[in-house]
Amino acid sequence: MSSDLADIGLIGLAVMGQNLILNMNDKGFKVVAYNRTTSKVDAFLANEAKGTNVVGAHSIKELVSKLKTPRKVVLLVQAGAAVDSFIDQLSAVMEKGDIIIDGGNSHYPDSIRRTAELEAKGLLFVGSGVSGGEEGARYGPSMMPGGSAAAWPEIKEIFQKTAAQVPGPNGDEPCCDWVGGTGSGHYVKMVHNGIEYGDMQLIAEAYDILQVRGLDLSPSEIADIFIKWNTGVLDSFLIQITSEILKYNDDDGVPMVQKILDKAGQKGTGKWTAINALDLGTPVTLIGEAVFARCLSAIKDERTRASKVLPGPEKVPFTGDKQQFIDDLEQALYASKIISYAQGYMLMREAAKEYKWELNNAGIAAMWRGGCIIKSVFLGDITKAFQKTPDLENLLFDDFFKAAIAKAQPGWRRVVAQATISGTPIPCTGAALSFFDGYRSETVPANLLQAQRDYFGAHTFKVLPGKENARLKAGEDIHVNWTGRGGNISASTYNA
Ligand code: NBP
Repeated sequence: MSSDLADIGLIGLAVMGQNLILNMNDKGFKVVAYNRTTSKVDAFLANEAKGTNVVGAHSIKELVSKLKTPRKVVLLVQAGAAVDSFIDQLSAVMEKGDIIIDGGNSHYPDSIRRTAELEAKGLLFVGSGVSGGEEGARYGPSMMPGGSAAAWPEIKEIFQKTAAQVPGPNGDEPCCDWVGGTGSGHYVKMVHNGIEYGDMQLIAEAYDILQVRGLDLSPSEIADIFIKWNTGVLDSFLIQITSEILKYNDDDGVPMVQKILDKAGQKGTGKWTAINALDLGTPVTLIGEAVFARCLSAIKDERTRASKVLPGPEKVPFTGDKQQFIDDLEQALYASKIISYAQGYMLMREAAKEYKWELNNAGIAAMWRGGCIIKSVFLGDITKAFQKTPDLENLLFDDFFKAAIAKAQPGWRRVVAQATISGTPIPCTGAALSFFDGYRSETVPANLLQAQRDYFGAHTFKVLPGKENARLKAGEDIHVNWTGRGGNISASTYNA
């Protein structure tokens, strides 16, 4: 009987899948659960899902037979071969108009390929970033679906009810909306993860400036500063958990953070973002620096040897106004964060051109307001900026952010100067300020770079408007025989 059929199926009964099923069940949807190792289906039904409306399946055929049409199946399995294997099995038994949704951490080129392959068979495919880990999956994640547009009306209600909710002007708003075309859901999730790397590194730099090398504060004192910051412009999940981490002591009363080896791991999504930024020629410097900061942290043995032979500045106790400096640091962190998100949006803008997506810019920030690691009050301001001006060229052109950066600038510069003098590395805070200074410069020294390129490689240059003459003609690729020894043949122009 059709009334017994389920609303959605889910494959993958590990931590994410089980929790998302229970979440969907709580929201009133009937879910069919399936897993490659089918004993996990029985164990799930007998334990975590006991007493719920969740039903199980022991084969793909059984799973599909238990679903309302158009059938919707979410995959929450390890990214890569497992996703392709289930897509093959599902597409063999699904019918035209049925929908496969990949909720794992797939790389977006795979989602672009999968959408094309499935649409060719008359099926619909959605690649949806799901963020928030176990807790998010259970009680409301941030979900970023993109792909076959015809799938969205069919899955919208389930996705938006299952997602995290944040208060909006007209009641609760879901942290889930349609991102855009094929591959864009996983692309936006990738940029989210890159931004997460940046946010984390910026916080780590602020912590470093406040500890031994800077103000010499204890983890508990630094935690108190973060608790205060969490009531202002920096109000966010990452600032909140950082204060909790800094207050946490081991059994002997020593702060746990001081016992943790200073080598950071990474799973690759920050690296993917940085690689894509290089591919698209977009200056996403802050995320790049955040990835490299983890790489530098990983060479602990080499750093230890270097620390013995490479001197830095003598430690000089901070003698200035401590509270003023802490306020400056809050502004430096805020301004750097604005730059990071501005760069992230620049990257998404270029990707949208490259992949022909119409990205939902306001919706993307809105989706990140809750349920995920980068959730923050600040994202509400980004949402407003794009709601006001949907084709905003750069976040830094929005009046709110223009004013915020202007206010933050003096303190930001003092912090970068102080950290540089004291020898405290600030790869992201410093890169953010350098980007800002470059971005707001009509003139940068690339004229000299072009001259160098032309000198050694005859790579040519264009004349600066207003400086044309008989030798330097507007619009032409000009080569100068700088030494009198070279010829007049220029190299072909290309942009790598
Ligand atoms: P895992 O990433 O640990 O994957 C476990 C699932 O993949 C199990 O259902 C397992 O089946 C299945 N699987 C594997 Br492994 N290899 C398979 C294969 N060759 N064929 C078929 N099935 C296979 O689970 P997770 O941590 O719940 O994450 C699920 C997805 O969500 C991943 O893409 C992950 O990157 C993403 N994600 C995770 C988090 C998080 O916090 N964990 C957060 C956000 C996104 P089996 O039981 O038969 O071995």
